[in-house]
Amino acid sequence: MIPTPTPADRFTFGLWTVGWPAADPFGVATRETLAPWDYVTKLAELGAWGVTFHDNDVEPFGASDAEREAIYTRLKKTADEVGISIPMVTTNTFTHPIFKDGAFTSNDRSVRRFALRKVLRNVDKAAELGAETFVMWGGREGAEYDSSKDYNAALSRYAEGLDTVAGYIKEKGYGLRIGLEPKPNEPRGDILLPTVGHALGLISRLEHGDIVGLNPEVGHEQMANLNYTAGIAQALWQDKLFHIDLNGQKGLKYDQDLVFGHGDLISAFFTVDLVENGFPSGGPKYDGPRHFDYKPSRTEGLQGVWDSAAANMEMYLMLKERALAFRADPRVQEALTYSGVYELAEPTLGDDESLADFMADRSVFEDFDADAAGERNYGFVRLYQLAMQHLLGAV
Ligand SMILES: [Mn+2]
Repeated sequence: MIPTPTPADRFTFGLWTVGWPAADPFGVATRETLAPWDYVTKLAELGAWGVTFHDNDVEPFGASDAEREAIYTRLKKTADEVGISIPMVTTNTFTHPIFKDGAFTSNDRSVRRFALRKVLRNVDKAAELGAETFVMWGGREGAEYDSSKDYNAALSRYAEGLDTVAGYIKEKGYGLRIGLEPKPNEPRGDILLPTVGHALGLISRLEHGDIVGLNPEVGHEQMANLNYTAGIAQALWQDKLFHIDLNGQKGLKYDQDLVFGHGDLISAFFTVDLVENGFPSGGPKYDGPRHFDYKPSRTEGLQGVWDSAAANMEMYLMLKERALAFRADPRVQEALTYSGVYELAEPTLGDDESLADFMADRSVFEDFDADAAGERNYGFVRLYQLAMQHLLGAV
């Protein structure tokens, strides 16, 4: 049985995903674009729960206040009519030539000031539309040439910009949290905050870092040869996983934005396992939307756009079924115990054990049989093979 999505699954799509007309650096657009509200209607028909967008996916760059109001009123009306939520909004600070050296970190101060106003204007709109997450992907915050950027100053300006936006959100009393989206490169040669770890490091230095977290994207972490599941796991551990971008990527290439699971399927399985089942011994769990940030391939016409959108949700639900069955399998529970996975949740020192007690305990060190401990069979391969049996539907 192939599962079908419902709004209860909380699947969301960026308007820029299904709305991508497929122009790339080597070729012109291969598809027409529809109006934003037409995508909203179609996504609802396919079983999605919500839509997300950059300001300029909806309003033209430079739109007047009156133009904006007319467009957003129509979008919200359609969304309400078809039962589609708007849980996340983001700002385009990368398309217009003004942002060619970045927005918050452009060498040109007037560009930085313009960017900040553009973002704050969009924060007001995000709050008005009822969004909970305000994603910030600093796609142009970077450089091609180390000689062109004072990285110390750039990071200070990045932090200044983020704190200004976060402070504004607090001052206005908006129920928004900022989700930074790391990416190592493309469109810039190198992008600031290239990975989840870099972003967590910067957040720790912010004045208003309590409402700044992460929106990690599968392909972006994999472009840096990193493990996406491990990355979102650390963001969860630090209570910073505010949003996720799901898609597919086949190794160290350009940003492919394939359908979720159409890249590294095994990694996608363990991502869904973590999101749906949580950590084996409990702990923080992701409860936000299951958001897809992919691109329908350039070969696809409009039917292919809808087929690929549906494929993202179908892939997720098939992986969810298998991940739930994996954890529920008594053989897996036994293997997890055998492998010591649950044992890792036990603190290394005892509850009432003082450091002096620990140092005096000869069984820990002096009388410990290190050779015997070194002979332990952890059984990690068998445990992984059980996951493969479930992933491939063999059990
Ligand atoms: Mn993304």
